[in-house]
Amino acid sequence: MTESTAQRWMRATFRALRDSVRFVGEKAQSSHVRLGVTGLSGAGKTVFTTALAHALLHARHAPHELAFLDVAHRGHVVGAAIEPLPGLPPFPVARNVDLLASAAPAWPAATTAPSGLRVVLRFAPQGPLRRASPEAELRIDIVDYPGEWLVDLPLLDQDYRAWSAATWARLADAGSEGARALSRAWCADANAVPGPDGVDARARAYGRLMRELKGDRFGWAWLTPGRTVTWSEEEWIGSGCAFFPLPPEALGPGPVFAALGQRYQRYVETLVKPFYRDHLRNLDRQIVLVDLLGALARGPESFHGMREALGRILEHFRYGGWRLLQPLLGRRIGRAMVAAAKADLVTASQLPALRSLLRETVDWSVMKKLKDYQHATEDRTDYFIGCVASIVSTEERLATFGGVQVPVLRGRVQGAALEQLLVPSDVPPALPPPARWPERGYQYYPFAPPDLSAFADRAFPHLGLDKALQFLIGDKVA
Ligand SMILES: Nc1nc2c(ncn2[C@@H]2O[C@H](COP(=O)(O)OP(=O)(O)O)[C@@H](O)[C@H]2O)c(=O)[nH]1
Ligand SMILES: [Mg+2]
Repeated sequence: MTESTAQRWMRATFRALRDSVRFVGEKAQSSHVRLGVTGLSGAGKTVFTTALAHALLHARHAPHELAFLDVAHRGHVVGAAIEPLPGLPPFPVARNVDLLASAAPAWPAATTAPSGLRVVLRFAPQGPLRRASPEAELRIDIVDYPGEWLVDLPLLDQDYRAWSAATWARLADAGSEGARALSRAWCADANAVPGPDGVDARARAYGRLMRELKGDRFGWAWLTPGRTVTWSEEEWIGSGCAFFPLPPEALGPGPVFAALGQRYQRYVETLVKPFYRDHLRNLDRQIVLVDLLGALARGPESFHGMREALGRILEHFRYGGWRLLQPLLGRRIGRAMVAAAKADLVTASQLPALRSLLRETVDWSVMKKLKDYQHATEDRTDYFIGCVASIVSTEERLATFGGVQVPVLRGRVQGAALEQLLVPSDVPPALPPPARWPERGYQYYPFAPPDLSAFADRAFPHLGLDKALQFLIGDKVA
């Protein structure tokens, strides 16, 4: 009997179905997430990336340490490996882990150049595609970079004139007294408008000013251009794009204005744009780490500066999840977590206040943006806000003061020889206006890493790293 048309159709349909299941199966076998670890300098990106890679590498052996990461907790992780990312120096996971788990544990050094890693996580899929592939793989790509470079993103939509005017105004009106003294002296210098021969000398002085303003001393989140802080003076001058702001009255036609405009343009075209295009524009998922406690401890200028900087930076990320024309339109971030980092610097009783402060601090910018996109893109970006300690460096204890028991932290402050019991400030649950800032400020202690020698082959003690991972990649490893 010859095959009827109906039978031929059925066979063809079956073949097509089987092929598409196989295709989906293959896709499920190997998926890929570009995870953006975003944060200003010192927010905790390098420590987070190290802790994440280390936890996933050892997830198979100690599943209970990642209790909220379903794939690990249920014992479905088959294995994990670290690979380099094409075109970038490898992120030094092993070196950082060795340093942390050594007899003299120390935090990894500040990041001065970008590096990349790919965590290849092999797991047993449990979803409807299990039969299509007994083992699947998720590749998680992370690029680590100096946070200082992020503050350059607003340069993308400014020209030299606009940048110069805004930067000059900020320098003339710097927040704290110490910063003001330095920046006003720089603005008042006789060479504020140099002759063509004096441009490099003035650029050197600007680089020095930026480095002086940086860091814990004044806590400026706004130091542009970012390379002034991560490059040496010679690299800065040798780059051919060393520019600086001119006083507003000098922003007119003239050889120095023209030369600085050209240098600015070169800086944006050859450094800021490629960094943005290659490492920030095509993310699938994102965690924004915010060092709220550090900013509180540094004072109101630092806190509000950080808030403003974050808002301006986050405008440059593209939210909106997966879309049909993705190959044409480019990727968009489908899940974003905003996390208060270093949550181990306060006692557990303070975590609700920390979360609430985080919501007030960054929500207005991030949420607004995500919400705008969410409405425009039919709720394609999921959003989560929480507290994370990539590595818990303290132990919580109860101490009795005047007959009252209070939670305190035990740990070794960086630079100290011995452990101490310390009481950090209560976290304000709402944004304190500068005028109502407590007179003595907020006190949080920079703890050194604890003895991690027992954790060389298991996840470091953490707070919420597994929850963050479940939110960021949980659906990809189900
Ligand atoms: N206690 C504690 N300190 C942290 C943690 N993560 C980062 N730090 C501190 O913050 C500093 C900056 O972290 P790092 O990851 O280098 O920040 P990055 O500039 O964003 O890469 C470290 O040197 C530590 O002092 C954490 O989870 N707990
Ligand atoms: Mg870093």
